[in-house]
Amino acid sequence: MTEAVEAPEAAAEAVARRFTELYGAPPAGVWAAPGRVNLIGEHTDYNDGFVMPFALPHAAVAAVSPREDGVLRLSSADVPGGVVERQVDELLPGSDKRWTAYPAGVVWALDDAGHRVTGADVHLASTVPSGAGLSSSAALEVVIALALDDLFGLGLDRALLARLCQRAENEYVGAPTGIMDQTASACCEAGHALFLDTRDGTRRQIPFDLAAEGMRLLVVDTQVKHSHSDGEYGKRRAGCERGAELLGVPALRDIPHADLDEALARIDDEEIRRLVRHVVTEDHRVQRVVELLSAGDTRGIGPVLTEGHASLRDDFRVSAPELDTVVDAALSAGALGARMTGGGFGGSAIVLVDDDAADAVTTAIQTAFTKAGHQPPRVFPATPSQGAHRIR
Ligand code: GAF
Repeated sequence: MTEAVEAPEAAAEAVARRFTELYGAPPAGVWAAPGRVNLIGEHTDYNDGFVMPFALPHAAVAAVSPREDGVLRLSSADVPGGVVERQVDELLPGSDKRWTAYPAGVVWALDDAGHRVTGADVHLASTVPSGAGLSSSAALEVVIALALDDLFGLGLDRALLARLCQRAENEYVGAPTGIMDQTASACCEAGHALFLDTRDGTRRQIPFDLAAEGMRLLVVDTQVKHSHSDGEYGKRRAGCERGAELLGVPALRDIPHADLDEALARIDDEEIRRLVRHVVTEDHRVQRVVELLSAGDTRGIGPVLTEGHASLRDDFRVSAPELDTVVDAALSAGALGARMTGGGFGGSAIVLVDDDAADAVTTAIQTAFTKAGHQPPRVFPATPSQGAHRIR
């Protein structure tokens, strides 16, 4: 009933073989960078707040060789159309609306920041479902950045590497996203969730081993595709910035949870008030989840996840009928907690379940989808996996 995914190490062989066919010589190396789910802390990263993602076993795998002639050649096993060729010194933000914008954007961001990349041959394959809210784009960006960092000896630390990938996404691709996804892909560790303070970049690895406690986290990909360059994400972001401005703080992170009511009373605009309430309560929920996990109360996080969903649905208004169906059906069938994950407007939800309830909860979700006339979702377990790394 749930799907398994091929490990990046197993995919590496085929990716390297295809690289050799396409470019006539074996690659200098093969790298992997994962997608992520976010356990809690949604739409907080561009408000200088807290997030808590973990890496999925699903990953982008890239075979790469350096070049010295200023040519960038890109191909993907997931996209028809063969090899796409670009000149490194002609890369232009906003000029590319295809998948190639992600890897090319990274080369542009590196070059723009003074990190010299003189060209590369790249072949990619990814098991991260695209448009599913699981950071397929960040995985593509991070795997290229890591490969180029290694091949050109750029000496980037993981936080800087993530920031350059975010720049590629913000400026080259044109999606005004925060720093969570790239940091998750670059910095997560197996068996852990990553507690990240997006203001100062402080990271803490929090042990998160559900299997040892007889639980699991299901990812339910609703297959409703979303995109962050389409305006709704940007509108929420602008609304949050307006909220901070009205309250006279640098970012909504600066409103303490205890002062929320007083802050809300100072805002006339109902829409801005809702955005502010979501962000301030969501930051608080991340801190509660960290406390619960640190105290060994993993089951206790369930209701906090569910509260987070209600806030995203009712206050931030980024849920979708399919995501609400997952959450309602899962909870009715005995899940410990459930919420949408990622930016929303489609994409995926996560469901925390006891092992012995997993099948019944999965069936309940599938039945609810059929009844509501939604297309069938994909369901798979999420195990906290290794962040970006070189395979060979
Ligand atoms: C998307 C963005 F890319 C992240 O930066 C984050 O804002 C998330 O939506 C919402 O939490 O994944």
